[in-house]
Amino acid sequence: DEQKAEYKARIKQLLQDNNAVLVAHYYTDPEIQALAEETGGCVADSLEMARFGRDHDADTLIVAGVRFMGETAKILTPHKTVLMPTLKAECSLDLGCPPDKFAEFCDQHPDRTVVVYANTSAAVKARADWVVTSSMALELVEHLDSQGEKILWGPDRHLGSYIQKQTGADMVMWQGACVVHDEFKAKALRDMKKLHPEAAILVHPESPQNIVEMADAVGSTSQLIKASQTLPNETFIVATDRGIFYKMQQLQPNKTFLEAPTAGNGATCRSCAHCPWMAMNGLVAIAEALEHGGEQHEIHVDPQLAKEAMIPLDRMLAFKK
Ligand code: CIZ
Ligand code: SF4
Repeated sequence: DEQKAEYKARIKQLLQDNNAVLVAHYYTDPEIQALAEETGGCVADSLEMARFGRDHDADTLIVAGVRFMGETAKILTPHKTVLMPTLKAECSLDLGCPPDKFAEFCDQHPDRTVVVYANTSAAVKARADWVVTSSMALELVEHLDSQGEKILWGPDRHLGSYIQKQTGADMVMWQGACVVHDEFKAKALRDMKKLHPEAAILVHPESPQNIVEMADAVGSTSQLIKASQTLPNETFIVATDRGIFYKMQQLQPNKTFLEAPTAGNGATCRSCAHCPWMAMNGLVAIAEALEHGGEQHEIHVDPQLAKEAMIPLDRMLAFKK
């Protein structure tokens, strides 16, 4: 703990010296989220992280999250230095959607509007007409559908089917999944609900359909946090990364938050309600990034790709004020 306090003090000093600000995702470890709050940075979902990074006047952004979040920050503010605790923090949705294969899929459907989730590489975004996050995907698809547009959606198939069901839009889908949300298990959730009949179930739509169907509220991280404040229940069963409990508990200290069950044994569960890549964002790595920068930590995006990817990203930020 003494060592942790030392690292925190060092990070605070480095943030000041470099005119840098720490931007953290809700899925990072609680101490990272607390540090971002203490130092005037932000804790948010990917949409708000992007907006905060773009609007902040710091010279350097240090992004605690996964790679696409750092890339998005760089694309939106090419003149800023964007650092990450580790460039090895990937995302299974991004990894499962290689740009060349995705471009082929798009070429097979030239009549469709391409809508991609923010959890993708710069190259996939560059191929898209729209980028969305889970907090505005539903509204955007409703809008496009009302204009009579047919949609090509990628890469999360669960989020895609959820939106398709809600809107009735004509969608073809890339078949990606999140390793964390894909592990939630419906039978175990039913058993858990029997033990806590008074609990409300909160579900992120990257989860499988049979989990979404049991939800009292479905939504993005920020929407689930809101639901945990507005629903009258005292107990919540939460099907998303457990990192989110930090903010939920902070806002509602007297309520009880329980993790929804995953497969729950090491053999089948690779992640168990905590993203292994989000977990790479530790204090030591943050201090190192701020101290040394360099190729281990600094985000670079090919300028041509960045220019192309900026178009659908700007559209996203303008759609959802
Ligand atoms: O699962 C993720 O990576 C999420 C929910 C990102 C986001 O939109 O904040
Ligand atoms: Fe990607 Fe899932 Fe991790 Fe989010 S929680 S970064 S979607 S692997």
